[in-house]
Amino acid sequence: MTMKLETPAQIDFSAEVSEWIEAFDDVVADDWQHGAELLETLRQRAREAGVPTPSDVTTPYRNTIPKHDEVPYPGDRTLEKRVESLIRWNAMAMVHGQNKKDAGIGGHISTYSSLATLLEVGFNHFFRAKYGEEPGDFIYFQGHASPGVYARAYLEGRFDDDRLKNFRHELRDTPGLSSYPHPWLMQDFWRFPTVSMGIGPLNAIYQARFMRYLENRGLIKATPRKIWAFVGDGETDEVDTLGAISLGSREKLDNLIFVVNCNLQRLDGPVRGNKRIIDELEGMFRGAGWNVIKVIWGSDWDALFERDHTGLLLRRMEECVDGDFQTFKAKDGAYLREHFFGKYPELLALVSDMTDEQLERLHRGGHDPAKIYNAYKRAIEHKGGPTVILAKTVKGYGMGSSQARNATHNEKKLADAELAAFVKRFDIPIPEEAAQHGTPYRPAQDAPEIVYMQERRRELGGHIPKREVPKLDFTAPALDYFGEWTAGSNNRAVSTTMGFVSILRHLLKDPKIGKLIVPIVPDEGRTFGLESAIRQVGIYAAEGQRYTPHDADMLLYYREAKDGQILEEGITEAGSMASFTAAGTAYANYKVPTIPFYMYYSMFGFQRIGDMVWAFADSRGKGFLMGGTAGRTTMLGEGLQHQDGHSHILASTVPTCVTYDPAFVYELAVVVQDGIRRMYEKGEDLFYYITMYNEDYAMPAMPEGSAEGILRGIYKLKPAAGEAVAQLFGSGPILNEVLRAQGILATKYGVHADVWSVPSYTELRRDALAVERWNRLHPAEKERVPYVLSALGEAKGPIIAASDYMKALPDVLSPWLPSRLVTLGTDGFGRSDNREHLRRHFEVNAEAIVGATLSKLAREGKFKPKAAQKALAELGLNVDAADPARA
Ligand SMILES: Cc1ncc(C[n+]2csc(CCOP(=O)(O)OP(=O)(O)O)c2C)c(N)n1
Ligand SMILES: [Mg+2]
Repeated sequence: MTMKLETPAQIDFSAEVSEWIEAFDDVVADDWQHGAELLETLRQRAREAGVPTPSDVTTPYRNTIPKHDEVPYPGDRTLEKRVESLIRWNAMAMVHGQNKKDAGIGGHISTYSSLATLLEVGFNHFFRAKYGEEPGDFIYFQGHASPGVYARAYLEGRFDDDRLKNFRHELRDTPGLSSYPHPWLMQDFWRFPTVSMGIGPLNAIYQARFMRYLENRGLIKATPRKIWAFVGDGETDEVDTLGAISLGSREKLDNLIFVVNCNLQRLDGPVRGNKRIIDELEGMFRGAGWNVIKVIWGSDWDALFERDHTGLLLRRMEECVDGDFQTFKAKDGAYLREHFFGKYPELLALVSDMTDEQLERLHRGGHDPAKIYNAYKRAIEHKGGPTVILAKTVKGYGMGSSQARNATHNEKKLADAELAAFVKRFDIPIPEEAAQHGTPYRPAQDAPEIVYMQERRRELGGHIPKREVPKLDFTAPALDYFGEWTAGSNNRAVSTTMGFVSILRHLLKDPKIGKLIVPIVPDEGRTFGLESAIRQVGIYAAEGQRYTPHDADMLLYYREAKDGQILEEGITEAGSMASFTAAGTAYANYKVPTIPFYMYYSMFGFQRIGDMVWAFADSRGKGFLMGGTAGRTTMLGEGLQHQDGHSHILASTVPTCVTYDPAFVYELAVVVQDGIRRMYEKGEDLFYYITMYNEDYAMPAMPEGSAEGILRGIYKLKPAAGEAVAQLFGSGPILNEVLRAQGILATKYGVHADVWSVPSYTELRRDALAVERWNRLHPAEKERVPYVLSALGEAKGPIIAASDYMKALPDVLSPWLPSRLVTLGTDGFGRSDNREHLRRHFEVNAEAIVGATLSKLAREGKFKPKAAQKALAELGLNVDAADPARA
């Protein structure tokens, strides 16, 4: 602060300020944390005294850790630099070589070029593969940096040359390397799929919380284990990336570290050309209560800062925006001298003894191991909340004329001359011609740099990334364990949702598997009737319950507890899905086979967070997605944005998602039992999507011998009273309409029909497709029959299928039921009304089913057409109504 010293009072005050600053400096010199505490206390005092205390969300554009607080770098800088150069080359060679051989195969190199040192300091000094017997740190890598991660594994001897040569060639005879981190494709290597931007950071936050949840519930030992998420600066524009950061500070997740690779560029150009992304992110994270560590300038800037007594250097930096900083790195030292330092004669003088080359090589913080080391050290030592490191880097670092260019992101083929320059610059001992072909280079395992890197990894517990799945030791409860639910409801009207919640409560009480159940809800617990479960096992709250709930004197009070079992996520389906992902992969990541049941409003599932479901499948996640308030006509009253008539179709697109649309509680019980058995006892990498409804009706007892049909997707529920001339399919609550139609057809029109329950069209189709493929590939062998056809057997007549879902759902079976299938469904936008009117509107009520049956029989010459037309009128069907599909 500069003050005009005019009056004696001002002179006195100025002296007082100097004394305060001196005293403060003494405190900081002793312990910087005390300095921070002192400031905070003063700020508090000022607030109490009514002095305004505007709080800055950004700090000066300098490193957070001052030079005098740095510890010396503990590693061998020469050997580490050598290793990093080798990795840089092999990553480059891999991508370049492949694109030379197979034009357009793609791959990215500029992301890793900017990230290399940030990763290497982690690999050499921080990323632990183990903590004693406990698993080590979890690293969420920036997906596009995968070539660098592969190149390191290659140097470590984990991949041979052939494997490296098959980068992005996964369908060759020898195993390849997947483009990005995919546990589905490289299940021994990658743990976390991150390449769909935003999903990695979001999952990392909830992973950190889930780790605490497991610790607080005593399911794993507490360790100093960290979750590191490497995030692109462009990636922070995804709402998923920043949308949940407040959870990190709210839950004091000091096991969580974000490293944002601020290379100032995304795919098309600058992230914030006219502003500074680091300032923006600092404000966001500080505002959210994170510990922010900025690593902006490398060590070689320290000398300049020291010599600049006026603060002009910092001022010049703060005059520049990211577009300027990018240009400085795309151009040379002379340009930097002229356009950056040249603005002020004092700054020009500051660098007058430096050559242009020296200016060009002034490093950014994210390329300086010492700065990075200090930031990481602070991050792992920080207590009470998460840390974000904002590291400034250069995109395409070291890639000659491609460095920091707008088009750098997609650069995969350097010119021959540039490759030759690259090996020269990074001192890779291969001939120029080999360089031009992108030949990998790996020194012998006893070369000092390799010995060093291996030793560092040994010290830290082994290689990373690595995914290991322990041998399963799990016995699923048998079906008779669910006897209460297969016995029927004794005429009591209940919903499948109520049935499910009571199954869940039973599982929670189980002495063996109860503790492994993880119920997850996004503020819909009451919608599903979870009050009793809340009382029973409590809601997880890291701090316990610090207040007396207003309903404390009631039986079903709102119970939060440090070892609570339910994850009540608040209104965030994406966050809930992230918890589901952490819990559904815990069998591999923590060696604890937790069984998540995520209950949500089915409309806000697949269509809202479908990409996260896809990543869950990639992660080989297990568990149950329970789509509640399902069905376009069963979810009454709410209207267009709530009524789900398509989630089953979306779910059917995910290869490992097994889907069911149960009509009765016994069907649901059979599916849940088998799901636990297949996923956790047999170890299949599957997960389940099960719809549950809120319509109450009497639940019948399970018909004997129906279990196989339920699971495979179809069984005969109620045979016709006479000789059947038609077959009626139903699922979910619409099955009741089908049963009612069966009665009307028989009594009013003398038409007999069998009724089939079809809990899974998707499973039937998958089976039929597999059988058909086998038949196609074995034309000389006896033809196999899809399950749906063998189940139908001799059943005669047209098939009328009705569900609360779009017609496309039953339609998936039409290739195997040629010209037999007539589908009724809920295509179109929902409406706000009651079930009776909704089902009439969408033409899925019993009357519409009867009408469709008679119409089809008439077309087949088995019913008089005129009589059918008359019947439609009798049934109250409005033949002139607008098509609900577009209404
Ligand atoms: C959801 C999603 N949208 C788009 C992409 C395509 N994409 C891949 S990388 C990239 C740019 C990444 O920029 P940044 O996050 O800054 O990472 P950098 O490569 O600069 O380190 C884009 C748009 C993607 N992978 N995922
Ligand atoms: Mg970027």
